[in-house]
Amino acid sequence: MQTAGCDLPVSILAFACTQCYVKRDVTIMRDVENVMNTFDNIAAPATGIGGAISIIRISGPDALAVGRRVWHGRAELGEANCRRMLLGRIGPDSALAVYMKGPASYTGDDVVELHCHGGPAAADNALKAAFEAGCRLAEPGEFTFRAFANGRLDLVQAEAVADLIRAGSDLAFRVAGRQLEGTLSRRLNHLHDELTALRAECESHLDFPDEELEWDESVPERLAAAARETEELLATRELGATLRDGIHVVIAGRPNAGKSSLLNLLLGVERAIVTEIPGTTRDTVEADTVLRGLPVHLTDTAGLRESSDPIEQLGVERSRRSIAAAEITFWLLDAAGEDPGEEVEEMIRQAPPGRIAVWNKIDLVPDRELPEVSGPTVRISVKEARNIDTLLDAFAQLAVHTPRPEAPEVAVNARAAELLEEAEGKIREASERFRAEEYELAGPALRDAAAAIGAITGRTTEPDILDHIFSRFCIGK
Ligand SMILES: Nc1nc2c(ncn2[C@@H]2O[C@H](COP(=O)(O)OP(=O)(O)OP(=O)(O)O)[C@@H](O)[C@H]2O)c(=O)[nH]1
Ligand SMILES: [Mg+2]
Repeated sequence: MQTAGCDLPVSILAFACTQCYVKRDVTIMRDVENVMNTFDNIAAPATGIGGAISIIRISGPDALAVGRRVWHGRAELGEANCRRMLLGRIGPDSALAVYMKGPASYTGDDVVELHCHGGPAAADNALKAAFEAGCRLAEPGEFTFRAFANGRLDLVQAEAVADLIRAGSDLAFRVAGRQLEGTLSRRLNHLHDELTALRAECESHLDFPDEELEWDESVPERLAAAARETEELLATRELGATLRDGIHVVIAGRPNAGKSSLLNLLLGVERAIVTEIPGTTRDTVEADTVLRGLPVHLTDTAGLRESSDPIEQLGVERSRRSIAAAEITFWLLDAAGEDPGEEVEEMIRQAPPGRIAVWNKIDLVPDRELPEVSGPTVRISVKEARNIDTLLDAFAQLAVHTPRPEAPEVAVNARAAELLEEAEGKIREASERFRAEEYELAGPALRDAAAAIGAITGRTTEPDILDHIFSRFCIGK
């Protein structure tokens, strides 16, 4: 690990560090007792290398002292000018500095940010000076970990920070922003509290068997509502995965159907070569884009046909592999082709995943009667950019069950989904136990359900349920 004053190639470390939020995950955070803590002074670049400005962030109990040793200006950094940008110098380089007093900072610690000239040299100098003043290099995700450890963010919000940085589309960005603001955390906390209250209800009957306690008759309905809420959150998993990871779409079909033309149109750039010669595309052509607000990994393929050309054969082999790996296939059919029926049959034989049948070149044959195709089918002209909206509607419908997706309030990730599934099972178990009047078994099931939900946000998984019990009747009794 980097320690104060050591002589490592800082810019390389700095670059590695700017990737940190993307790579950070909860396992690292759970493991960090020995690595990440809340008392070291830590420093790292907060911006990527290559921009006009490099920001070095310093966080920790002595951040202000470090800032004062590293940066010098006409005014001194301190409470009097908290949150104000001050112009000064780091060694010979001019730099801006700002002090944010904890706990009202991103990490919850005292924070100093140094805004240096862009490029690795100025940032390296500032970072080295911070190390000499007693900082160590922050671990990946450590500022956000501090925010979590200091109660500024819960785990769901910390994950949303990583999602925000990675967001590949506006929709992905907006849902991450909402979750950072707490849309998901609030629902989970509410669910956690409700499960804990229900458990208290069960356990009060066990702990005080002699008391003539009235059962809260709403318990079964409240259990059912908790199960529904868990299901509702779980139902956002698919959209969450699509927004976070993107969706694999392949453009396939016979040679000359217009596949590469469609790729270029969707990307808005001439990415693939287009000619009137069948067999133009030999290799797969891949590009990332956004369709209907969803991040998409798009692959154009070599047209499928029997060929004696060994290069084309290899291309066709790659096409087949890409099709097999896709989630959605735009299968292009030549509406002006010689035998549309045969093209449809071939498409059906290939059975591509998530297939949308796309009749292309309808500009050439506007009135031609085309064979019936089952499943989503559209008629487009890439040349005239006709009906592309219809194709995108069909795509979004297939991808996320709505033609015009909007940013959802919440979209859970795989970790949350796994814990929600666990909680859902436990809530169902509790309902059955409750119905069978096995209260001594309903309580533990509810405890496990609440623990699973609590693990999502990272809150204490063993809350003091006595509070709930005694809040419901007089302790003097
Ligand atoms: N009239 C008309 N021509 C089109 C349309 N779409 C593509 N073309 C033409 O069809 C020819 C083949 O287009 P490509 O995009 O190269 O077709 P491809 O499916 O990628 O072909 P391969 O790479 O050989 O498999 C080109 O001359 C395009 O200009 C369309 O909607 N209407
Ligand atoms: Mg092509």
